[in-house]
Amino acid sequence: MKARLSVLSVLFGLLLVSCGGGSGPSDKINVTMTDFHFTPDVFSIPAGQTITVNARNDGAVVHEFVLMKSGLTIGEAFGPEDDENIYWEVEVDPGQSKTETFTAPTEPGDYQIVCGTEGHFAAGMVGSLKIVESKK
Ligand SMILES: [Cu+2]
Repeated sequence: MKARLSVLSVLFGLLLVSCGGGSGPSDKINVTMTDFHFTPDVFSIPAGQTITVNARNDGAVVHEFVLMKSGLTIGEAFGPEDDENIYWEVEVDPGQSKTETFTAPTEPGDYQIVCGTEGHFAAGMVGSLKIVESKK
């Protein structure tokens, strides 16, 4: 009985770890970019708040964390025609990290995250960001 209890508590602990940061909205985004993924690739932030983004590039090429405007998504590829639909972006060189801030959109909903480096969106470098109504 005691053994079973500790197995359960380990499982519960793992559950907490795996959900940590990914559950409720956070005013921080910690993202690692590789060739060609965002880790994690799902984010949740409060509307209208100042968000601190810590972006690390563990890949071999330049990556960008691009947040699209509300309701706007990329077609088959990311191109110059998408520039005007960008809400915010940060570009990180390979092996580098950057910490920057931006003000979250005020409109709740699901927003698209893409990498703007040529060919990366098509390679599957995409994520999603949920804007959650701020309770403050
Ligand atoms: Cu990329």
